[in-house]
Amino acid sequence: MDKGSKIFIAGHRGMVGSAILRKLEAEAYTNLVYKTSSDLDLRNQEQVANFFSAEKPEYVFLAAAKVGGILANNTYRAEFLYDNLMIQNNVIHQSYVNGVTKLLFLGSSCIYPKFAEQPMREDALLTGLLEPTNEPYAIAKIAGIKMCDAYRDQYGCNNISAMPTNLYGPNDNYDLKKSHVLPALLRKFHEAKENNVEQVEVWGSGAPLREFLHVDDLAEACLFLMNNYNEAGHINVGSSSEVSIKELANIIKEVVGYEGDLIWDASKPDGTPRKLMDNTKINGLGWSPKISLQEGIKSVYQEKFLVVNNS
Ligand code: GFB
Repeated sequence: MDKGSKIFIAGHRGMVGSAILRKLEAEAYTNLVYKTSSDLDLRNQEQVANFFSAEKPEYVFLAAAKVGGILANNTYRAEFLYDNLMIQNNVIHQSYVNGVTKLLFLGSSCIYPKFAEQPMREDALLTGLLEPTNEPYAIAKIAGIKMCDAYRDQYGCNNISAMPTNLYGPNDNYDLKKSHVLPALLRKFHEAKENNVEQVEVWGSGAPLREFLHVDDLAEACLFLMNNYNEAGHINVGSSSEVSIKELANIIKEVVGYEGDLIWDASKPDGTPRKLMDNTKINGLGWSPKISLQEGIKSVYQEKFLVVNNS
């Protein structure tokens, strides 16, 4: 991409899209195009066709998606399938129709089988059954990968697919029913500390292992891939460091300075026992993350909850 290339960021207000927008602005890309979902409903075929024919972007970061934690995925199964399929079908197809130079599609590590060999290499895809709680979302994202590759095969589209691990960072979702574990625990421990509540409920057993990546590291990886990766097939983007949910809870408890007790709600699902990605491929291309989990959690907590009065 040149600094003046016309770049469309689909989903620019979400955690991933806003991180990509920040990164592009920081790197002095000056010709950025983005629309709010009220101005452009990416699920609407006609609106997306009209947008692409009018704007003719050269590069597309497809970061728009319906996302959420384990409970949201398992509650809104139809929406996770329909919304994500509609968004990606419209954007990938109209990128082809309007001669986009290159498109980057974003998925998630949940595309891999529940019991895939760990760490999970890219070739583990479709080798086993998916985690039931997020199967609709995972199938939508697998369809997106396959659509990117099919349009490359038949029409020569330079579509690439990046599969990030569990993400956290600015503009995350803190709704306790819809969010992922890291923002949920930050909020729970912060509010318990502020309100002198003696115990905090944490879901599941605490045994599952999760890999985490700060969204600013992901944004840098997306820019790196857009400028350096031109192959079919998806590529993992992870930190290669994992913690158990119990360890994560204790890290967050310490960062927040909460001194109460944790109670584990076994009625809530654990989900996939482990989903550590093998990041050899992207590391081999020259990218690796910079933000450690400890420092990332501290910076997110300070930015979100410790509002410094600058007046
Ligand atoms: O982050 P999370 O919702 O999604 O849950 P997944 C991770 C683990 O944290 C689960 C536990 O074992 C949860 O039971 N957990 C403990 C909590 N306390 C909480 C809490 O207060 N809130 C939440 N949300 N979890 C998602 C997929 O799976 O990973 C998505 O459902 C996507 O589709 C995302 O792929 C990256 O990591 O289990």
